[in-house]
Amino acid sequence: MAWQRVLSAGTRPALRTARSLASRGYHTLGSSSAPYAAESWSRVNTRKLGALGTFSSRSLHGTSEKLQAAPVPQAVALSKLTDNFLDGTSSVYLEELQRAWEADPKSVDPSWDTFFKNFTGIADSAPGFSGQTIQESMRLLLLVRAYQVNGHMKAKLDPLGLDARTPPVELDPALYGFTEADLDREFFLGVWRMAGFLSENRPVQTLRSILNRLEQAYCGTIGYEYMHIPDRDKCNWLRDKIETQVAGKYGPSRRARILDRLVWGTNFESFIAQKWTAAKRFGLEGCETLIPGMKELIDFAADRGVEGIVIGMSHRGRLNVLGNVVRKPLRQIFSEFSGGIKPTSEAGGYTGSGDVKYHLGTSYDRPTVSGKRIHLSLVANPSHLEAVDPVVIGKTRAKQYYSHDKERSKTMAILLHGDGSFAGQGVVYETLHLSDLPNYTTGGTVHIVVNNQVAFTTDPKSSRSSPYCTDVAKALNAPIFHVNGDDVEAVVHACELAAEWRCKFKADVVVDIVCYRRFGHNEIDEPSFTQPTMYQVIRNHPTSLEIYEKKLIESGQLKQEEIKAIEDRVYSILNEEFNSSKNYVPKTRDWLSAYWGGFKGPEQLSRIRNTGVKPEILKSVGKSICTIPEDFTPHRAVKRIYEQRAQMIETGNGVDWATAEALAFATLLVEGNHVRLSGQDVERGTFSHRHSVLHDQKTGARYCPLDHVLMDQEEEMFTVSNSSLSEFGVLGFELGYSMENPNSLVLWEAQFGDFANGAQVIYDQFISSGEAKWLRQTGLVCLLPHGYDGQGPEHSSARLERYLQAADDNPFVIPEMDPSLRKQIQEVNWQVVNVTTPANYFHVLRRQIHRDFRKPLIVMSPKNLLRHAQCKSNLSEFDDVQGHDGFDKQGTRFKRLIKDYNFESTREEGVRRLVLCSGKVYYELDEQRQAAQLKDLAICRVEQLCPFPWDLILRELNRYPNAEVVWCQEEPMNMGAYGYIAPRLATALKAAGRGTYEDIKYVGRLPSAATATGFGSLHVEEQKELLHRALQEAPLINA
Ligand SMILES: Cc1ncc(C[n+]2csc(CCOP(=O)(O)OP(=O)(O)O)c2C)c(N)n1
Ligand SMILES: [Mg+2]
Repeated sequence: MAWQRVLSAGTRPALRTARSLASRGYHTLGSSSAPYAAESWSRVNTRKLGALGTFSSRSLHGTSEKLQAAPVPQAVALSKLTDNFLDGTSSVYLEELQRAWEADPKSVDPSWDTFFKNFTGIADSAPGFSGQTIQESMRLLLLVRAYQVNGHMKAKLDPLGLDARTPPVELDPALYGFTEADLDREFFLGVWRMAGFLSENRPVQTLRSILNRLEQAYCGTIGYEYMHIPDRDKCNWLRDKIETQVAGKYGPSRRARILDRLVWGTNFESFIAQKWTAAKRFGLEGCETLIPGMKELIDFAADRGVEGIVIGMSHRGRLNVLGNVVRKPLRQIFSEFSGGIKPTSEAGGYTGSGDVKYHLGTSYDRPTVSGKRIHLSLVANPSHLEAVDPVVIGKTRAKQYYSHDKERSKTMAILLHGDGSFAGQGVVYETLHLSDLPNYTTGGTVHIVVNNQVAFTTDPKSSRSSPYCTDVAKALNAPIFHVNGDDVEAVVHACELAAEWRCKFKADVVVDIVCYRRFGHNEIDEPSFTQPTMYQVIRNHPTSLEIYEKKLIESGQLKQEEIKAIEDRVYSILNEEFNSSKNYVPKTRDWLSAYWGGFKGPEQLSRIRNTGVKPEILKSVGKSICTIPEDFTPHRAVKRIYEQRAQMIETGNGVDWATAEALAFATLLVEGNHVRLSGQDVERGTFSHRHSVLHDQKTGARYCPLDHVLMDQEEEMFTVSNSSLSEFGVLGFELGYSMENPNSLVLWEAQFGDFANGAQVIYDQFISSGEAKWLRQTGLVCLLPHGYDGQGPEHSSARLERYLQAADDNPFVIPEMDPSLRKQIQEVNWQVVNVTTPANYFHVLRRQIHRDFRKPLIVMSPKNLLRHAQCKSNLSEFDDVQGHDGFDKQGTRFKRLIKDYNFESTREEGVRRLVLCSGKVYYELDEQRQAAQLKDLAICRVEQLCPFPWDLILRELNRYPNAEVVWCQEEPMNMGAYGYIAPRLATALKAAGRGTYEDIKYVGRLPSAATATGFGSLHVEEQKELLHRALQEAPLINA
């Protein structure tokens, strides 16, 4: 048995487990010093289990021993255990119940009323039958329920037949006291408010036919897991679907279509294998039935009104899905196989780094069988398994937003998984957990697991602790359909049922295709090194196509010649496409989404635009972001904050960080953009500074002023949302969301910057490299609180160095910096800023949208600057008025570098030291400088670290020709910006004729393993020391 993790000896059928639990409970609790606990446990359990009768006779009350060593547990002989569900106690109970019912039918629960009516033959639906005792009825119900709960354990799921599961004892009629002699006796089964097989209106049946039906429904080639779903209607819906037989579902034309699709799925792989014998393609062989399954799923969804599907999947079978499901032109796939021609852009250059063919994404419009069209997009993904899951979901949600699909019926997501990765990767759970959150739900994802019973070389017994690889989905109450991958009709049925579930209940569902992997992990891998016995079976195992063809021929539905005709047609199309692939010229830029027309690639110059806003707009939106409805009672402290904000707007002075941010959001909304901020506790803000959602202190009602910037503003146009406590999942989601439409400012805020490393894969594999690999842009903003305030190693650093280290600008080459020719920021992979003024924060956010390209933005966001007396801006720095603060030669824009306010002339020869720094340390340096009244020391803030502001650094180096050049940071030497700044500053020094690398003096903490000290007093000392060094009279020595 491979597909089902081998159960340990301890994982026995439920009955045994319960029994052993009971006996263990006795021993353990009996020896405990808390006899009350033991007693209450026993009470609870005897009450609960007593209804079944199994345990009620076993007293757990003999526990009042004195405190002593734990007795050695002793096994209880099997013969001493009772297995009868209905012993004396419960039959006495039933008899009492029946007496009560006879006296007054309303005195018992309606279900018992129905039961006794049926039992005594009063019910219309229960024609005469004889000899059925109450106990038998009870036992029969338990037997039926056992099939519903555990039938999947007996289902024939493993195509290889290596499944060594022993059928659960609960499915044995003997357990319930039935014998051969009972098989042809008639029984009535109806149950109040139950659907399917058990519904009240079913006729009496023999035990034999009941068992046959249960076996067919639950133990065939589909195993259903749904009894964990607490919602009765959903369970009944499924019960009805599963237990009601539908005759003639697959007629000849349907079968011919399924066959045709299976031929495509199968021959696609064999064709490539034949043409490129040594190429890695991570073929689908062993799970070819996925192709007809997916296609029927999509057809079904399209018929129910779905217009677009976003698909995420890993390597396995990806090319097959691309070609046969998404309908990427086969000639293009084949051309890529042949090494392809590197695509060139019209403007002559940028093609990015590219990626291997089984990671590329694409999107196409595809016709469906019923004549509709459906848009399918397969999202590009990295090798990191499952990392694409939240990205797909975020993209789906954005599509739903832009198509006003509030019902979530027009766009849906399908995620394909491997068995190893679905069970092993935490992001699966993190993504599942977004599924029912109001601001993240997409109305259900269909998950399909290509469960080939192996992960690379690892067997399930080593790769998961749960019986099924899909068990994680049970936590979300998703139904799970396990299906034998050799039975194409069963796969199609399970896929259709999944689509129907999704369309009806708008909830997640899982199809687990239990299959095998015909070859090694990839085609040049040898599987017999590690799975020899499995592969002995696989070598002799027919393909699912062969199995289906045989079935169709034997049933007389298709003739050998007809099948051959289908195969020949498919082969000849494959061949034609192969021939055409030789002359195939790839298109240039192939944007994933329709909304990106006109956006520029890194090679196409996009002029820098101003981000200042007309003063009257600022005033107007400023008013709406501070207005609270009359009848709303905010918290007193919040009310005060809002009054202060109103004051800032009114006077135009002292605008703080949160107000600047709200102004940026509001002005972008006014300009017609969508703004979405999500992350942990972002509505209030971790540091209680944002208060973007107010809570009425009397009623608990919520009010978000940014929802009311425009008249009748669309509900989600501004979205701020607390998220689940997941970095990987939520950042991935927001990334996917941001990629759909460029006219949206999408932000994710980490609680503290260091927690962002829980989403490292999203940074490394997507945000920093996605444009280079897949030519997909994103303007996603990550707000990462950063700064050394003595809060210890875990809350000080957002690991600035990591983002800078991933930047791809060359430290030794100064690029073109002329403002009219500059493409530096288009060419770099992402921007990293550490901003020190509210106005600059306002402009850097607005800059994200006011340009013809999109680039990720990493913001080291502040903590103590949120309320710092000096960290304020005037409203005039936000506007576009000539002569106002911040309006320079070109207008009002984000400042990449803020020069020292003390020195205006272009040449300041008397300055002995130029301290370059970034972030909040600036305010501490400036304060100390003022206290010491130093007039010969300049401090410049590098607000944009990446891409490096070469022109402005050179300008400052030239301004202070005699100054010692210092880089000052709070972080340890091996962290912070130093590693990024030093080689670039050295290149600039050299260019300015000012020295070399050795001439850059470092002031900051010493190298350290931990990001910061955990001792508050030490932090203060360290901070004092670094400020002192930065300002000291004597020249600095790097040591
Ligand atoms: C996060 C991650 N870890 C490890 C790998 C290396 N790796 C590639 S495929 C694979 C096995 C995947 O097994 P499964 O999910 O069952 O998919 P299958 O290849 O069997 O279809 C592994 C471990 C990876 N790609 N991603
Ligand atoms: Mg696998």
